Amino acid sequence: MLVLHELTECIGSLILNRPEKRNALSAALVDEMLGALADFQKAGARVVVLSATLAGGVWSAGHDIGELPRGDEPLAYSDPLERLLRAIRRFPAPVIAMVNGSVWGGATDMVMNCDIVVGDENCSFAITPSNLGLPYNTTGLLQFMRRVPLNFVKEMFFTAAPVSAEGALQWCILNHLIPAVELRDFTYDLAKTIAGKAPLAVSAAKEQLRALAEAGPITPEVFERIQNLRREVYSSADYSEGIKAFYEKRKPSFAGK
Ligand code: YXS
Repeated sequence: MLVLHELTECIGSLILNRPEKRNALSAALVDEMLGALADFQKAGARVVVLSATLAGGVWSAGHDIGELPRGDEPLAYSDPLERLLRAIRRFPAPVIAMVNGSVWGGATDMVMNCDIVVGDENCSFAITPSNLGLPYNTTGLLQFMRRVPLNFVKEMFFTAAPVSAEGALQWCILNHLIPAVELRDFTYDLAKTIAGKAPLAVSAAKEQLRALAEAGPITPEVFERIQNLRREVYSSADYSEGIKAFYEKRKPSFAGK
């Protein structure tokens, strides 16, 4: 079981449970998350709390690096992680991320796609394509731009450095920063409050806000240019070097080509 899930009093609990691989988001784990969300939807869950079984203080190490395509379109529309992000955005009830560890790469994108984020002093958030020589995708960049001021988004993508719990509160990644001992009670009290509201009104508000937030059009020329920029990066030798260095547990040496 790569994911644990249960429903109590209309509150769904979804727990990442692959600690031996730092909850890396493999296709198999994503499939189990999608199955759990479908179960919750069928059972009429009014709110979902997403959490993780920690190992080494890690909440999730992001996309499973072993499953990233080499020299091909990474984070494509059909990629398991992208399917999961869409499922969270479109889930007909609020999803609250409860974060008490370090979050890396695509898992930070996943947290940013949750509706509300509650963290404790142990949480941190890093987006890491520049560690691997990877071009991020447009949907992901837009999601970050909708949640965090642009200068902070740039610092996150240019440095790949973890943003601390305090920084995450200041940069609006977190809704609330709560002491570790109170995190669970605070989060589930928040979930209970939401579960007690009119579910149709809450669900409609979530979908209206999603549709309006995602409404920004880009011209075909801009789209083509972005795709070309991404193609130049993911077909670079640096991308292969980034992944190879991770598995050889060494610092990558990027040649800029
Ligand atoms: O060697 P074993 O078999 O024990 O496995 C090790 C790691 O290989 C594995 N693991 C992962 N496997 C696949 N994908 C991952 N993302 C991943 N992360 C870890 O888990 C086992 C324990 O890892 P280890 O020994 O490194 O644990 P640690 O506690 O010393 O260090 C924890 C981390 C998270 C600091 C370290 O594992 C790490 O730096 N992981 C990679 C974080 C990362 O770069 N994530 C981004 C993935 S790519 C992505 O999400 C986007 C596409 S993007 O790049 O654009 O952000």
